[in-house]
Amino acid sequence: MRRFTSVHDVMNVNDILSSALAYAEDPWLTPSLGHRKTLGLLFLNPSLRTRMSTQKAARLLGMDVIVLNAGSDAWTIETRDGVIMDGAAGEHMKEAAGVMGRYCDVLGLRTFPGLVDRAYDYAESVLESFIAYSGVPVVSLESATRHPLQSFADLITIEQHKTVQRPKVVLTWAAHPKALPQAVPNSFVEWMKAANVDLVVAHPEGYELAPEFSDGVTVTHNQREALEGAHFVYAKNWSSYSSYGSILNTDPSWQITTESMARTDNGKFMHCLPVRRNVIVQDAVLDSDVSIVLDEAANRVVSAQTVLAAMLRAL
Ligand code: AN0
Ligand code: CP
Repeated sequence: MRRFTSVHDVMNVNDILSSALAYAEDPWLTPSLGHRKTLGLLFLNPSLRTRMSTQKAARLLGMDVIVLNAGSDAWTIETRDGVIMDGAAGEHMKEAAGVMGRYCDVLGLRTFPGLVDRAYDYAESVLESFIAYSGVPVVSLESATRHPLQSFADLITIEQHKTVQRPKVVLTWAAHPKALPQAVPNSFVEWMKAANVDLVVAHPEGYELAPEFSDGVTVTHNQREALEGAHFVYAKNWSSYSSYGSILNTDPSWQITTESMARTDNGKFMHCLPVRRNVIVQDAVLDSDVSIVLDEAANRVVSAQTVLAAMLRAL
């Protein structure tokens, strides 16, 4: 694998899932696959899970890891083409990526969308330029429109917890005080479409995902109905795609509560984290046995390890 930016970079989802389940069983399965190889991680935005889990995954494969945070321990990076660099940015992505590609065998990039210019964000200009100028395999650590390592970890978690062959999975929007990217829901939908699940997406009017993601998906504006018989409830806020980056709805009744979970079929609660307690989900749900958010976070190591292993095998 030369790039991992979406589910479309994976040849066969069942095969990569099997590989992940093997690494989940034995994290030290291939401790020298990455011997004498270096992974470089560039964060243009904050992270807890991705930062820690990807480093841990690399070390389980015997890789060396270098982590850089742009704007603090590295220079602020200009990502637009052809600009006069007389502002805050001290270095352009062309050089930054090129240099990192000389030091590292595999690279990772985290870049959030600006949520202002939809065409720019959805063209994935920052991630694509990083890939183009680095010249080495690149794994997305969450980009403007997708978070594939998260969605892959979510799929692994569903596979480990499912009690029926084809579970009902509900992705539900919930209100949030800040405008958030569509990356997590876009990516989750894309991976669930490739998995053996019945997916229902619930959100208020105006929160339709981009057609390339929502096409062929069951969508409802009625969360109560959607939750009936659900085996997994995946809550997430996102800002509007049509009124790009806007908050159109602040209705707190979309919060997942013990009453919401009571409609499900012994449903498990999922969230990518970080989560705002008593905004997205009630304490009583998050602190109960129905919450599997820590298993999801644990599986971030597994998803990263599986993807890095596939890249190392192809080097
Ligand atoms: C980000 C998001 O919603 O995409 C990261 C989630 C992994 N969250 C925030 O910006 C708070
Ligand atoms: N879920 C996730 O990607 O978390 P971080 O933003 O903390 O990495």
